[in-house]
Amino acid sequence: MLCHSRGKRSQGVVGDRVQWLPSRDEGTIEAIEPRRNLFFRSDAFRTKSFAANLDQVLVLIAAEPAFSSQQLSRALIAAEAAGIPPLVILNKSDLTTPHQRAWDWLAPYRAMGYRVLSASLAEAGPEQRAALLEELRGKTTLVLGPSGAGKSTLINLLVPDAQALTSELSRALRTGKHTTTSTHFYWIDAARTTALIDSPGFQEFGLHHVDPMHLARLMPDLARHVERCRFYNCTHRHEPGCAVTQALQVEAADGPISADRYRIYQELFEELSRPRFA
Ligand SMILES: Nc1nc2c(ncn2[C@@H]2O[C@H](COP(=O)(O)OP(=O)(O)OP(=O)(O)O)[C@@H](O)[C@H]2O)c(=O)[nH]1
Ligand SMILES: [Mg+2]
Ligand SMILES: [Zn+2]
Repeated sequence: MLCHSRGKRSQGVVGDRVQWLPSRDEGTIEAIEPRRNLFFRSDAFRTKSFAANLDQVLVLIAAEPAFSSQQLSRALIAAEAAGIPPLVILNKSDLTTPHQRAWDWLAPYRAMGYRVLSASLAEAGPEQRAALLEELRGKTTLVLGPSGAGKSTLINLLVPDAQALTSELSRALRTGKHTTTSTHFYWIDAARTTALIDSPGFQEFGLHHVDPMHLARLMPDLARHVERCRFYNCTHRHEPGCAVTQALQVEAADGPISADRYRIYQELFEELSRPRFA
């Protein structure tokens, strides 16, 4: 049922539960039910909501096009900030050598406790399809990731009549355009217990809604150390008695922090400490 919002601007986001009234052959949204959670990013000048009422955020990446650890970490931090469990899938395992390199490179993310899976979505057989369904069953999952990673390919694999637009990578890269331009909600099963949300790829993933003093607690590899810092308001940069910087230097018993992840922490801390509209 196509429903319109009453005001000029829609307050609703994908995944919202709404109360609506029929008006002729369409409907009018009367109220939006309280949200369980809201997943969004916030750049310097605006906030962009992805979806609401999620059970899981699937960060879909692939060795090609290359993704940065910044992008991945930002998406994971946003999921932690919204209190939504993330799942990482590294797609395009048929591109054997770059895929293996990317898989090795994801080792710190596995070590910090994230579920990281490998897939070849373009050529998935019944077994891989069943394994993927197992990860998603009974949940509403937002599929997130850089343009060209295979988000729409995943939707088409699991939602038989979705026909989400996918693009040849070369074309996507040449034009710099995103094939998917809006966010779509798909039920996977007739009983409507499992849903997937396709979203446009992102380049920038602003985290301006995150308090820099809270950042380390949203990064599991850092978070496991912060309780042992000497100062309760430690920024984990230059303070004496900082358990995070100590973990960088020695192989700590409860897990080391990779240099790359600590660099991301430092850069994000700086970024989030700057006034938002400066
Ligand atoms: N080699 C290989 N290519 C794949 C695989 N999965 C998807 N692709 C290709 O990658 C390209 C991009 O896939 P899409 O599903 O359109 O990517 P997307 O994440 O939806 O991209 P945007 O909509 O732009 O954000 C297409 O040409 C797919 O056929 C895979 O497992 N292996
Ligand atoms: Mg797409
Ligand atoms: Zn510290």
